[in-house]
Amino acid sequence: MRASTFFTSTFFAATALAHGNIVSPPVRLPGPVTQQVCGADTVSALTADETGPLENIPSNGAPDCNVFLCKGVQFEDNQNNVQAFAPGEQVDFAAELPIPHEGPCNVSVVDLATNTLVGQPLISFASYADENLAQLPLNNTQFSVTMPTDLGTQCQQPGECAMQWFWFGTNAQQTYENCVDFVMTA
Ligand SMILES: [Cu+2]
Repeated sequence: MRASTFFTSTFFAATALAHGNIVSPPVRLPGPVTQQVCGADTVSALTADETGPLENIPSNGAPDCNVFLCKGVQFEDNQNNVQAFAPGEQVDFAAELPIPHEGPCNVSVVDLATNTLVGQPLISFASYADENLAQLPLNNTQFSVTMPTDLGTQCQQPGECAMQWFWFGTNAQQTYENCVDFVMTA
């Protein structure tokens, strides 16, 4: 009985916490450098619920811990997780949205040093994850983007650029992000 009680409470805890995240391509995950830069409670919040909103993640006022850029997760923990894409390549995304919140969403290339967008969003939704729909449109959880062809020499160094999924639940007032570190192949 003890095992099943444990399972039940764990299940409900996970369900209550879950909001949404990108499952594929691989996203940035926290490690020792994030802990050093942001704090142990930041990493705890990130790992306790990978689907949680940025508003639940403490930055502890650390100057290099910007939770609104890649959830505060540091590139140095993800150097072996850098994807390589060719200009014009189609990249398939998979998302899970256990608790949808209607609002805008986009995937954009971000210059990580300046936290600025590079070009136009690769995909954008005016209304995403609408909990009032009986069923979410398939393209909310399965969509593709086409890598830009006009980046020149930009985004060729690991750690220079990421593709960032951004979603804001308007009524929930919750922000969600995931970063895919990548380099453009020549
Ligand atoms: Cu939520």
